[in-house]
Amino acid sequence: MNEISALQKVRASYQPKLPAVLLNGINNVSASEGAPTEAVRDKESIKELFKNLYGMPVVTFEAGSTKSSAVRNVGVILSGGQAPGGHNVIAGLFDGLKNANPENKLYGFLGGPSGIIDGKYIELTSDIIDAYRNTGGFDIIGSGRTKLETPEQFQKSLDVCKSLNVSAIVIIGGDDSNTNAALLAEWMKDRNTGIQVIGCPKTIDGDLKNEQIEISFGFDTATKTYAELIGNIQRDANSAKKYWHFIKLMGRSATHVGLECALRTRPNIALISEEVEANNWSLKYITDYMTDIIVKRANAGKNFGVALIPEGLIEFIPEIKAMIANLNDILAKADGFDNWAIEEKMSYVSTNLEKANAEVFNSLPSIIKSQLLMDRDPHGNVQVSRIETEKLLIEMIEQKLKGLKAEGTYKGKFSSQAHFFGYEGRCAAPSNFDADYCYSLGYNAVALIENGLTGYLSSVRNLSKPASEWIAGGVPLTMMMNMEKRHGEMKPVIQKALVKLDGPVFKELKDNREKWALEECYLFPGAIQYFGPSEVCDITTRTLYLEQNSKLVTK
Ligand code: FBP
Repeated sequence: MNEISALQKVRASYQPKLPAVLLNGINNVSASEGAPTEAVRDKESIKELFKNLYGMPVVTFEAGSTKSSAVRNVGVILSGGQAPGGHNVIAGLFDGLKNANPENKLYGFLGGPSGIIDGKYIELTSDIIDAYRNTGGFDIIGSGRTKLETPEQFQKSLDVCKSLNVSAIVIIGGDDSNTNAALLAEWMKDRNTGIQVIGCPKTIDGDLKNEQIEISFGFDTATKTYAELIGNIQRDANSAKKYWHFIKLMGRSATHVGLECALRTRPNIALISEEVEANNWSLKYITDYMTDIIVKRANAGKNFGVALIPEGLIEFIPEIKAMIANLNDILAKADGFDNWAIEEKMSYVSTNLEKANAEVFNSLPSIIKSQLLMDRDPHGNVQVSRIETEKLLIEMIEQKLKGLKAEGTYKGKFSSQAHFFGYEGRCAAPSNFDADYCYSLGYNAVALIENGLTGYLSSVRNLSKPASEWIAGGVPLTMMMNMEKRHGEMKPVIQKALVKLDGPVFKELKDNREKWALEECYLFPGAIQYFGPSEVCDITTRTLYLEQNSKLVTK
């Protein structure tokens, strides 16, 4: 690193907070075990696949008697999409290891899971760590999306660990990456390698959560960053009064990001993918719903507004969802599909899709069709960040408005601007919450390792309270798993947490959205504050607040 910004310089000295129990020191905590656990679904299949790990208890750390800790080397991997605070997880891991035994070493595998397979690593020293404390990004060691799943990959990882005398691996990742962590942990345990594998819950999408994991890290900072930008756009829309802004927001499947941003900014329209799916809303229905609001506002002389579109929407519209599932199956069978010419791809798809799905596919604009045919990520997911749903909706709405104009029922003017906020928020400097939470997750991972655990996700709970009241522990990865179809085959994966339509967070949107649609109730949250009054710089998300205090209503 060369020159650093003034903020980075001051921020480097910020000391993240830890749960009180971890302040006792790694060698002074012990794990208290809960009851045996079960997978969320498909219990028998998961049990069969994870013979060694299945059923382990949730653990909570308590102050314990002082133990001495043997010298150990640990390896760390950043996996999947960037999320603010990843560097602090590594800093917490480093400090926790040094606290356990100053002779301990931390190796960083480079470029994601492929780093451990190919033996590409660096030793993370205090000079390196200090340069990255409280900064955004994953550039300390880089990230990647290689899927760790074959015995050959596991064997190579074992060889690399043996050559470095590494006895524990920490995988910092989302649902897919922690599925990798579970598979690797099972393989290592089955062969009595003595190598432990621990996961850390990362993803701005906020969909890696359950009773024990209240939120994944990065969600807080990313949503605050997007909310700032949305607020700025709302201010612009309300000043110029001439554009409808369609803003697609990152979040591959679940709409937690979109929902949190909607509550923070109160836009005129906020689509929620889970609601679309639950109510079987077709693309036509969504177009009609949005057009209706646009027309009503135009009738009141307001030819402007802001609409939030979740990145994953397209996969939740029932007819498109069915078509994509069929598409994924036929693409999995088409050898070298990514290298085919576009005409060849289109013809293969049109002939091989089932009739109803082919009709849906062919009804879409060509640009969206080509985007649907782009390569899948290594986990078999459609890369929704590359599908321009916001433009698809604009096009459909324009058509609809043209018809209404011809009928004489619409006299407004529709000028649109399309935006996509995704990469803007993934590497922002972590908010105070994410800086503290991430550091705690990393530090806590060392406590899990020192307590001899493997196949666990680092868990820090009670997050809407001050850090001193946070509860540290671990959750067995198998507890979150179920079977899902990937690349045409049933695979064990961590179940994604979708927006709960009967939950308090969605309720707040539902209770207010009619008013927000027609009036300008915009909120302008402004930039993340790192210094200043606690009620400004330490508050976490509305989502977490409402989930933990479901009785309180919008102020
Ligand atoms: P993770 O699930 O790995 O955290 O990634 C989340 C995400 O940021 C999604 O919101 C987005 O759809 C995707 O990554 C984009 O992937 P890429 O970085 O490969 O473009």
